[in-house]
Amino acid sequence: MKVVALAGGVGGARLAHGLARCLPEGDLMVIVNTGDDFEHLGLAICPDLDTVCYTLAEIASPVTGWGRADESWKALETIARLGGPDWFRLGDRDLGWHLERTRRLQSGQPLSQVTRDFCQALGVAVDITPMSDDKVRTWVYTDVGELPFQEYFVRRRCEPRVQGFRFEGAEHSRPAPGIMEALGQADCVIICPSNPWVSVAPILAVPGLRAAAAEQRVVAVSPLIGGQAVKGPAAKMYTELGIDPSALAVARHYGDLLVGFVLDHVDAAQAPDVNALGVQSLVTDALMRDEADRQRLAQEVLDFAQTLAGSAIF
Ligand code: FO1
Repeated sequence: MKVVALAGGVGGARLAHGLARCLPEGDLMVIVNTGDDFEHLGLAICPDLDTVCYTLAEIASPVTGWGRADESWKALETIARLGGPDWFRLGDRDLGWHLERTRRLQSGQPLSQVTRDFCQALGVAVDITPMSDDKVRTWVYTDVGELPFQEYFVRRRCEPRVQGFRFEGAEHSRPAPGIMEALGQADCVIICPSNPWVSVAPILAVPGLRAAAAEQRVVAVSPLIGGQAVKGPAAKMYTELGIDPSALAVARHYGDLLVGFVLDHVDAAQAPDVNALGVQSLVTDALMRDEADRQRLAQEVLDFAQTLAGSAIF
């Protein structure tokens, strides 16, 4: 039962955590967005990769979903006191992770190798990989100009109006080692409930990746419930780009990539329109309030994938 999941930030990490609990060791690869990565205080920061690693290691902050639980902020306080940039909150434990990653990257190790080693050190058996070892950077076109992703997301709190996105470097990037093989052998590909514009789109922009995923049965879980994102600016982005934010809009967004789509009970009225796209729908409780919800939703998604397109796959 080989499964490949595509994930961005907190919502994606939570479903990936549920999938990891449902599947036997070795059956899950999580491909993570690195378009959000940036250099800050001289360090290589990979927010989505870290959110997925920390969540699967069960050491993520339960409050924010990103960063570490049991965190302290002495280094950041010192930086602030000295007048340095403190808008991006890096905790002390988290800083150690970035320092060591930066050292390894500077010594020439690829990000995929560093990530694998870190996961092993944390006891995470799941294969978590960056989408690419090559540098891809998300830029956001807004009414105040073009902004690097974290500048838009954290520093300006997603306030500027979005006009579009650019994934710098994507066109020349290559999928990280093992990704194409895993996609080729996958029984299904699950697009986690991550932001379609800035978490999933950069992954699909890595040349070859979308086409390889499309060869398999792809099931997406809606990150929008009742027209709102559980977390983050996805709904705001749809609105600012002139699209009514809804689960149906997400299904349309992924278009012919999908064979299945999972949406919440509150959006059940949209299921016939999803089906009319040629995509089978599953209406369920798509909100992950706690760890039990993650596992329940993951199992439902896996069971749904199994029923799709006739043949028994698991
Ligand atoms: N998100 C914030 O809204 N504010 C922060 O200060 C912040 C710090 C941060 C530090 C490490 C990390 O791994 C993630 C962090 N995030 C923060 C989350 C992150 O920037 C975004 O959630 C993602 O890039 C979007 O998926």
